[in-house]
Amino acid sequence: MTKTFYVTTPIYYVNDVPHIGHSYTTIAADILARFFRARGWDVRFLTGTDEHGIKIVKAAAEKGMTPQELADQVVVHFQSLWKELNITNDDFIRTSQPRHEKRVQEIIRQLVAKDEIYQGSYEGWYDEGQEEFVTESTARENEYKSAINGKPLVRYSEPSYFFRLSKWTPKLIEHIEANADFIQPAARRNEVLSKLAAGVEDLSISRAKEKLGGWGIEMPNDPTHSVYVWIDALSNYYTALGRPAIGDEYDDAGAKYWPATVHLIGKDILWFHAVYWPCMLMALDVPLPRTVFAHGWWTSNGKKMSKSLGNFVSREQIAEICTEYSVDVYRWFLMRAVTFGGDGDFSAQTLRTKYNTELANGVGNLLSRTVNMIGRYFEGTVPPAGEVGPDEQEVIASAQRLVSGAEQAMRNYQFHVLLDDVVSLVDATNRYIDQTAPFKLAKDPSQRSRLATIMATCAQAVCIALAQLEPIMPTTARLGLEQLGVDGPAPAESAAWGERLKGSIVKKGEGLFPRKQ
Ligand code: ME8
Repeated sequence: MTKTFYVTTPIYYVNDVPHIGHSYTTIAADILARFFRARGWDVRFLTGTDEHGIKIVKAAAEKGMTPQELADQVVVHFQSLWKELNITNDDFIRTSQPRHEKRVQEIIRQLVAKDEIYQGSYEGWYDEGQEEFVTESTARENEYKSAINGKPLVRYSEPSYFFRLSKWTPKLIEHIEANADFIQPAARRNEVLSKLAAGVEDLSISRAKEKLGGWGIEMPNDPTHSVYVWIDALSNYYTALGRPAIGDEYDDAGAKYWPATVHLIGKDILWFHAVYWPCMLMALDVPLPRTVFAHGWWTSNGKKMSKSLGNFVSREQIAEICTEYSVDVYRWFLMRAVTFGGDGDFSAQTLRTKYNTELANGVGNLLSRTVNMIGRYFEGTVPPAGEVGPDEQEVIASAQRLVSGAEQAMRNYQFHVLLDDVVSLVDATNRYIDQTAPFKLAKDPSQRSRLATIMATCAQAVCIALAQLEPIMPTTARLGLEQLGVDGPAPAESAAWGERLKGSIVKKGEGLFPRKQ
């Protein structure tokens, strides 16, 4: 049976244009989607935009627009950036779409029918930036200011509908404890567990409709209330599959992809995904996603990126990097600079250094040396390998480690492990060329078979490296594979080392990664 793989990104707010953080999660999701698609899995990749809520209402008012007009304007920036960055999402959900709104209402209807929702009144400190109530103690600790953006908290008191979150937390704790994969990385899982142990209150899930100027999804049981943003937003992962069924043309269209394989998110929104979302699903009697993976935070030259400091790597800067280097180099760098799950710092200097070391002098140089030598010594046709010996062992072992570990690395969302293995293989092969000195052997006709083995080894090694880089650097890896004479998918592994590209006709081409000064 074909394996399914359903990967999602957060749906991004449309109160502002995209930046590096948004592109990070989306690129990571795209790499996973490409990787598993290439292995024949049935992949579904979803991204989209979160369009309701007070933030959007305010941002629109400041611009003299309606929230819908603002959303329609900003969504284009996300969609066009994803196109530029070669993102292969299968669907793009907007929470203002009727297919979503109607299903959120159905979800609420079901929860009301199960007595999972009740009416109460809420009073508390509210962080308008984060759209969440803050507990008294947290508010006090932060001097009644937002811990995120420093703006004063607002005192809110209003009738509200509540979801019985606290009822479900014991079951959630059991689930987290029994499923080590559910919250990743492990450190984040521990954070969630200790916060849960401190106790959780029921969740306010509605706001007075008038406060939102009518923008939002109406509570089906009370037209004076709108659905609070997190319930609306989180549901997108499910509604985009046409679930629950409501009798329209989207019904169950992607039902086979549920439960999701992984929700990729930033660590800022882990609590919502690791607590609110699974409790809601349990209350609805819907299976839980396999994994919620929270990646770390990008800083800029050591400082937190923030609007007030004006140091976000903006959409314009992303475009500049893509022009100076390439889209693929940008995609690669985001995965290369940081261990996925940890925080990272974005610096133009590091990008340059890593680019020159690993791409220009690394895989780029290896490819051009290989293609040139095969051109010169074997008239451009990859020769069959002779007997392999001790000299080849390190290259072969590195190649095997990369190939056999790739799927595991990607199943564990460890892009850096895959990239480390690519670097090891490339370095081992460049060293191998230096040690075996084919340029000397070429002068000695008695060494013809040895020379053939070396060329076949180099061609196979660089082919393997490029094939593994393809989900990360789709355009460039393909260009490289074409230089090796590989036009379709990279040929499968064959039992004997050095056979993989036998007879392939190499084509000398442009350097993949010209050195940067
Ligand atoms: O939170 N470093 O939307 P959002 C890394 N609509 N990633 C970053 C980042 C940074 N400095 N800044 C942002 C929302 N991100 C909600 C989500 S989901 C049901 C609703 C990324 O536009 C990261 O993925 O504020 C983070 O989780 C997301 O942008 C937040 O995007």
